[in-house]
Amino acid sequence: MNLILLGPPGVGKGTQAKLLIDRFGIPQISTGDILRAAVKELTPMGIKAKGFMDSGALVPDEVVIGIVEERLAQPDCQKGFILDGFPRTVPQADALSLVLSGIGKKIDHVVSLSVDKGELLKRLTGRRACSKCGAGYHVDFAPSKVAGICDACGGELFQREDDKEETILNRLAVYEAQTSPLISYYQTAGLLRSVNGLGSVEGIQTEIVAVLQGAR
Ligand code: B4P
Repeated sequence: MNLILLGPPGVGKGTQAKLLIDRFGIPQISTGDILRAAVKELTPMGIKAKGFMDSGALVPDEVVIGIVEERLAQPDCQKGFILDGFPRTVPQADALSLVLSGIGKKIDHVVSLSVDKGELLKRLTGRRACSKCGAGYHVDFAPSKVAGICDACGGELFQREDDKEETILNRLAVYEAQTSPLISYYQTAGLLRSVNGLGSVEGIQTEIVAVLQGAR
């Protein structure tokens, strides 16, 4: 199964993708995670990407398309994959279908998650990320995590530069202008299924699985 999770920043794409990995035994390809790892390792790509990411802008298409093309060629992606945070522009979506058709593959499902802007702001400003393993915690669910350490690896928690309120507002504006046209793009292709992203993580997962299994 080749799946795209679509939706604004903070809607829960990364959270849901991590649960789908175990359920379907296919890997998550998160361009955000790959870019953050490159920034941390100070690779030439990371150095180039950092300024765009910290300001809430998108990293140039050619950089991100290259990342995904390389990742899709790896052995663990041959039985399927979950794209999380890619594509984010129409040129990225066009490039993806070209890359996939070149290797005899196609996208099977596009799940579009949505919640209101107030909820997105609340989720992202309340997120604390681990400086070591990248795990995320929300201060509403884990108040001790405002200035704490990661349960998974003991790393220090911090607020991502792009999770500060004014940067989030910019990320949401970028989403509206550059990413939201993908909703009609995939609707026209007959691939889009919408799921409400408001509610418990488990409830939303159940809904996504029902959509993927054709139960709704
Ligand atoms: P991403 O890492 O993709 O950032 P994101 O959109 O915020 O998604 P994320 O996965 O982190 O959040 P989630 O919705 O799961 O991108 C970061 C930056 O990288 C971009 O701004 C851009 O610069 C660059 N980039 C990445 N891909 C690119 C591309 N294709 N092209 C160009 N540039 C690219 O969750 C957010 C929060 O909500 C969490 O705190 C979580 O705990 C909480 N949450 C999740 N589900 C919830 C629920 N049901 N209820 C309550 N809270 C919930």
